[in-house]
Amino acid sequence: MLSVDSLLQPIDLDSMRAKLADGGCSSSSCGSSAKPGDMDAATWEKIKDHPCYSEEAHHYFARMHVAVAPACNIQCNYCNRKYDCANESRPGVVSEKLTPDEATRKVITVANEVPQLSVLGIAGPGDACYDWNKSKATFENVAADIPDIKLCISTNGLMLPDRVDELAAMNVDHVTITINMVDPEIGVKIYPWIFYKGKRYTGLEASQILHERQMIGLEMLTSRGILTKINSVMIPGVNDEHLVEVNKWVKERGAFLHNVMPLISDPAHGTHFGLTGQRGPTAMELKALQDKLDGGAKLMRHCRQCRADAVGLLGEDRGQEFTKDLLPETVAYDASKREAYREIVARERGDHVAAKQEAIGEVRAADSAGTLLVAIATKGGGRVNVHFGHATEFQVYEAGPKGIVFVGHRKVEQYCEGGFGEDATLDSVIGALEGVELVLCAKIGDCPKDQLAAAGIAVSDAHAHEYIESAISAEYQARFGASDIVLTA
Ligand code: CLF
Ligand code: SF4
Repeated sequence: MLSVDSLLQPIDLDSMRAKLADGGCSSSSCGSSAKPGDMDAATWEKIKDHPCYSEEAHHYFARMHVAVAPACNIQCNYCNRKYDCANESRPGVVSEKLTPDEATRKVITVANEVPQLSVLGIAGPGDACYDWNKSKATFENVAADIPDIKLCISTNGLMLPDRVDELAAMNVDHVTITINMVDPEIGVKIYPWIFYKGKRYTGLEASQILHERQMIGLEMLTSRGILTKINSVMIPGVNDEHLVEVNKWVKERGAFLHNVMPLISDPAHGTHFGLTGQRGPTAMELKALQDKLDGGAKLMRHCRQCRADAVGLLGEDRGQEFTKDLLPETVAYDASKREAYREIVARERGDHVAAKQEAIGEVRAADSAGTLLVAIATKGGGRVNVHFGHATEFQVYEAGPKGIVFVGHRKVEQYCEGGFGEDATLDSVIGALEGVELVLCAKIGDCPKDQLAAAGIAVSDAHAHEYIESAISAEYQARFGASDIVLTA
């Protein structure tokens, strides 16, 4: 059977094709992935290859950002202009700014070398709708060379209403607005000033204008059928409770997804919140809020708060392979790798969806009220396929009466470097796994396994290279289902 590891790096498309010709997929349900029952076909067509808009797609498809828009028209208390836009990136990492021409060369170079690429996003490092001419020129240039790439933009919303018609004309059908409040009194604690129509506003008036423009922009996008994702930064004690209200407002106005992201706050970033000791939420506080929002606007839980120049699958960053000095002077687009990859993924994905549905059915059939929080070491493809010591993040799933639900990810420092693991690093990994009851990975040594067990976290490598949901189902049933299944952890 074609394994996910062959779908991921290094990509050898010829051997992948040969394996498929030999009868690759194991399931009789081969074919493109299934559309969720609660979604119309046109919407599914828009999101099925978008790694941010579809949790399933993020196992297979990559996005890249080009940092063409450095200027910004507002000040957020979690942002320092020296660093990337915190709306769509981790603060603390400086972007390499690009002109539209450099950006176009970069996108073509990446498309030729990273067949998973499906989306070009502009997410700053300032505001893409304020620094508009460069954003627009980049989209137009890239769309002319790579017509099937999805165009995606992220904005604070202040200038959005003025851009919606041009976005629609350019076929940009994914727009993210960062909305942290719908009550300007709360906005005052987040935004010290905005710059609008040549004038600087502060205090309540600034937040009032920003709020009104965000709502108008969202309604305009909805009326044009453009899919809108709302990003909200969860700031404990400032807007955490209030995000319930935000979720309600954006749902009423047609938002497709709501992505609640934890505030990243560190004095070293030089932000107002960092310097004044405002903390970000813990992983479990974030999960508790997301659980509370369940049933409102559909939630995105797999965001990686990526950099404004990120390249690759969510959770990986290949940006350093494509810096300006490494780009060729001229480059022509070659569609062959991306096309071949899509063909292969369509089949692998059909197999995965069938396995996932079966696993979810098994967990529900266990008819237990028990829940199990499981962390998975994976490098994509929907499989358990990374050694514990090599993981830089774990994807977290909850199995229980609702089936198997993706609930988020935990970033960790890589425990094993050069064949050895440091105790201090393992302690920090264990700390990051707060609340997790079971870890599934491709391989783990006795020493970290024992230390995880001492911290109350079971771990198993018995499901190496299985689909994530199939592995979770087996473990769930071992705990809450039929008694004749052997517990592997
Ligand atoms: Fe980029 Fe944003 Fe488009 Fe995705 S990111 S502009 S919607 S292509 Fe995705 Fe990154 Fe989270 Fe953004 S993981 S920060 S949600
Ligand atoms: Fe920073 Fe982005 Fe806020 Fe502008 S919108 S201040 S770049 S986080």
